[in-house]
This record gives sequence, C-alpha cells and structure tokens, in this order.
Amino acid sequence: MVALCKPDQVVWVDGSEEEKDRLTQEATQAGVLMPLNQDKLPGCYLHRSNPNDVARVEQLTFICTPTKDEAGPTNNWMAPKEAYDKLGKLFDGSMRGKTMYVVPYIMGPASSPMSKVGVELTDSIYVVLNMRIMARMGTIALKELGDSNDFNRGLHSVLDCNPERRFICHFPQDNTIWSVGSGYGGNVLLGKKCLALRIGSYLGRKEGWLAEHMLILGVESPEGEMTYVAAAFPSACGKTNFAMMVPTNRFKGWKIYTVGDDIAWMKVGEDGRLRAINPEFGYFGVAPGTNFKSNPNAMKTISHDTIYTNVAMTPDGDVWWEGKDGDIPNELTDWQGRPWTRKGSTEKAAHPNSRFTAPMRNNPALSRFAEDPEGVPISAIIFGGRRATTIPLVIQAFNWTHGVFFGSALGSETTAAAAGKVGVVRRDPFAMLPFCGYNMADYFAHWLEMQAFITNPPKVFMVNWFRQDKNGNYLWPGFGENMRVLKWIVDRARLRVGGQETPFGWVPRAGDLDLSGLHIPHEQVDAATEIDLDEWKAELESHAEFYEKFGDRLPKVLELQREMFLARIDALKK
Ligand code: GTP
Ligand code: SPV
Ligand code: MN
Repeated sequence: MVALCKPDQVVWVDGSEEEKDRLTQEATQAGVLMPLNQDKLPGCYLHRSNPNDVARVEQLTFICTPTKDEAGPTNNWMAPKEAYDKLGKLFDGSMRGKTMYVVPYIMGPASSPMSKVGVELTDSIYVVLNMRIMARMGTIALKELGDSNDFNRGLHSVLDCNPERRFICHFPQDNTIWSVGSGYGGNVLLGKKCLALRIGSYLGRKEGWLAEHMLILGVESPEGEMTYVAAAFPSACGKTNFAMMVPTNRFKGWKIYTVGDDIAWMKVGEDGRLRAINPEFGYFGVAPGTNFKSNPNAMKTISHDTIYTNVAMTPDGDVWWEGKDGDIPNELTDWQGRPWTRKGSTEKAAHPNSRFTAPMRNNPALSRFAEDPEGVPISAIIFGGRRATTIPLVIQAFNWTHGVFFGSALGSETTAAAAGKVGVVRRDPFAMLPFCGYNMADYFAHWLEMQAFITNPPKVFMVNWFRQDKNGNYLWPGFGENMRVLKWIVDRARLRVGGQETPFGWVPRAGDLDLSGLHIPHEQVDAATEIDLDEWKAELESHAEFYEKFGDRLPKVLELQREMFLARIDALKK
C-alpha cells in the first residue's frame, strides 16, 4: 500500500497518551482541530469538515462481491476488479507529501472470542484521533493479532475531498475496505459501519452470529434485578439517547446502564442464550437535541476529552447546537466558521448531523459488563423507527418469526445522518438498510435460522417515540419517559404482565403501562398507542413493493406473514 499511495513517511501508531498529545498538537497546528475553552471543556477540540462532507453517502457506498446477487437489490454493487482498478488509480500517489498512519485496532474487548482485529491505513490525522476514541487501538491490537493473518485490511485517503472522487468500497471475501475522498465519520472510521456492520454482517452469516445496528442497555429494578435489551433504531432515531436514559422521576430506583449505543455483535452463548458485546470503545453521537434534560449522561460524557465535529462555537470557546440547554446565544460562529447572530441568521448554527466523539469510559452510566468478553444475555429485542403515523408506541410480536417480520418491514423517515432528502418514509429493515454487507433476503433468512440455536429466544417488540398529532407535535414526551414503555417490555419479557391481543401483536391493556405522574392528556396517550386498521392496511400493502425486490430469494414465511395480517384486517372489517 505504501508503494501504491507513496506517502512521504509512515507512522505506526501505538495508542499511547504521549502519542495522543503529539498528534493533537500537530492537528491543532495544521488547523484540523481547534482547541475549545479548556476551563469549560478540558481536552476538547472542534473540527470543521469540508461543507460538502458532513454525512454518510449511501449512493457512493458499494458492496464489491463477485456477483451482484450476493450484494442484493438494496446495496450498490461494483465488481471487485472494477473497484480495485478504479480506486487503485485514485490511491496511486494519493499520499505524496503526506504521512500514512498505520492504525491497528480491535473491535470488541481484548481477548474476547467475539472480537476482530483491523488495520486502517489513513492519511488523516483526524481519523487517527477519532479511531483512538472509537476503538481499542495501537499496540494492544498488534498484541491481540499476534502472528495471525486474520485482520481487516482498511485503506483510506481523503484526497481532495471531492464528491466526484468519493467511494466507500467493501470487499467481504477479502476482508478489505477501501475508502476514498471523504473525511466524515461513518465513511472513514473504518472499524465502525464498514467493518463492524457491513463486513461484520457478512462474517456473521458465515460464522453463525449477528452484527447489528443496535444499542445494548441493562435495566436494573429497585430490587436489583438486571435485564439486558438490544434495540435497532435507524440512524439519528434515538439509540444513544435510549442507551443512556435517565428514567423519569416516577421510576426512582430504576437504573439504566449503557453497554453500547450503536452496534451489537450477538452470538449464542454456551448457555443457549443470545449474548451481545459492543465492539466499539467510544460514542460517535448526534449533538443537536442533546441537553441536560434529554440526556444528562451524554452531557457529562462529552464534558471532557471529546472531539466535536461541525457544531457551533460561542465567543468564549464553548460549543453550541440547536436544542442545547439555556438561552440561544446572541452571537456564535456557525459550523462553517461564519459569524452567526440570533436575530439575523436564518440557517442553523450547528449542522443537523454535527457529532461528538467521546470515550465510552466517560459515561457515568457505563455498565460494568460493557467490557465483558462473553457479552451480556439479551432478554428483549426492540425495533423502532421515526414514524409520524400508523406505528403505535409499543407492540410485541407473537413469536420470533413474527419479530423477524417486524424487523424486515421496519420503516422510518430519513434523517440528516445520510446525505439526501430528510423526512421521507423508507423501508429500513432492521435499521440495516445502509449497513447490510450482503443480500438482504439472505440476511432475513439468517435471522429466521438463528432461532434454532437459541434456547430461550428474546421477546421481540416494535416502538415508535415519534408519532405526531395533526399539527406535527410529538404525541409522546420521549426520553426519560420511555422508561414507562421499557418497564412493560421487561415485564413482558419476564412473562409477568398482561397484554391485549391485536391483529398485529400484543399491546399494553389500559393500566398495564404505568402512566402515573405523566403530565399529558389521556387522549394524547390514546393517540400515541392507537392502532388504526386503515393505516395498517396501507402499511402492509406498501411492504409488498419492497418485498418484491427480492423475488424468490425472500423467505416465504415473511410474505405469508404479511398476507396473513392483511387477511386479518379484512376479516375484522367485514
Ligand atoms: P446515530 O448515531 O445516527 O445512529 O443516531 P441514534 O440512533 O443514536 O440517535 P440519537 O439518540 O442521537 O437521537 C437522534 C435525535 O433524536 C436527537 O436529536 C435526539 O434528541 C432525538 N431523540 C432521541 N430520543 C428521542 C425521543 O424519545 N423522543 C424524541 N422526540 N426525540 C428523541
Ligand atoms: C449512523 O449514521 O448510523 C451513525 C453515524 O451512527 S456514522 O458513524 O456516520 O454512520
Ligand atoms: Mn448509528
């Protein structure tokens, strides 16, 4: 790769504190990082990306399997040879005058049977400093690798950051990722979406485990009973917030512990239970909307040793974004470095997909099992999306197959986490649409097959925190109030609370959801939990178009489920 990219020098990173200080100083001198107010935010820096490079680019992300069918209808595909040729030309000489950093890293706790080693070669000092937060990196990874040859080969160059020369290519058969032309998180921190999800899901199918876009949390009752839950919500749909939730006052004594906030690797343990680890070491979280009321644990987590990307800055070197606590400042520097005033500016001061990169060990709610090499046992799996209509606050699948149907048909409104139009409902199965590294129909089949290996499969649920009234206001208050829903989920998973059967699953009966002390009108809760047969009919009919993409490859049982639910509606409406 050195012969290809022709860097001026090669630096092997070791992950030490001294190295961090040296690289931070270099990045500051080069203007890649700006020191923030070190009294308020010790160890914190601001990075402003190229304005054309602020989110994942799904149309430029490719799965390069030998055949197009292996990548499937939901992925962009490029033949491996074509991709290597095309990107090879772009990498040729791309690091002239630059440093190539060699970044060895582990996804997962050191010496966990579930962990994987990667090596990312990059010419971006910003990538190195972010990787150091997001993964266990440096000497520790070389030690983990030993003399094995089994590691992910990652190559990254920012080039001139031109969207015309931007490609993120995955070669699952080669355990290789080539990323060029971007400096943005999900496109370039190759351990995260590229390895842990796209290559990971491919390996998971081959090796019999699951790589998922899921948070993992532990919820502890006042009596000390701990239950672990994994939840898949699409990008910018509430995973980090749910994983760090501080329960509403009504649930004094209940506590949420974070195991992971974005990615779960799950396999069946020796006890026959589904066990999950978080392969990451830090959080790459959405800044807007984060405040001491919505997510106090995140605010504490990002108060030191954090890299901020594309947020606004106050005159005294503090950070700011839309939805932060306190009054809106009169004057700011916006995410592009331009002056911004409260009275005069119409654009947002922080980019809607501005982010923080913070060490997981900063999190006051970090689970003491977050680094357990065996993972935590999962009792419930939750799917959720951002849906203004149709999907109720919570509903439980009748069984595992029905749960896989829930996941396969998940829909959500698009967000700023990916380039493109925001707010359009699209199918985002298992919140994995942009992250599944092989044919999505085979992925559904893999999920269906997993049941055979799990002695006591987790119960499966669907939630929606984002249903709206006709004026566009959220019906459900969300955040810490989501504990009310989680409590029902835990009790259902432990078979000790009632439910009401509907044509599409179990929902709480009146009285099953603890609503005491919730200061919203009863009708509003009713509207958030309502199941409208006409809306569901339209929903199920809209799944057909999505399913048809997969042709015969779609597991038959999923289409049968869809038709059965439609038939149940018709029977009810007679
Ligand atoms: P990625 O990092 O892109 O995968 O996002 P995520 O799924 O971790 O989403 P995150 O928790 O960062 O939340 C995204 C946005 O949704 C933020 O602006 C939150 O404030 C908002 N949000 C999170 N939970 C809730 C909720 O319960 N209700 C409402 N109304 N908004 C929420
Ligand atoms: C997401 O978009 O789901 C993220 C941010 O978690 S990124 O790392 O850019 O993918
Ligand atoms: Mn994510």
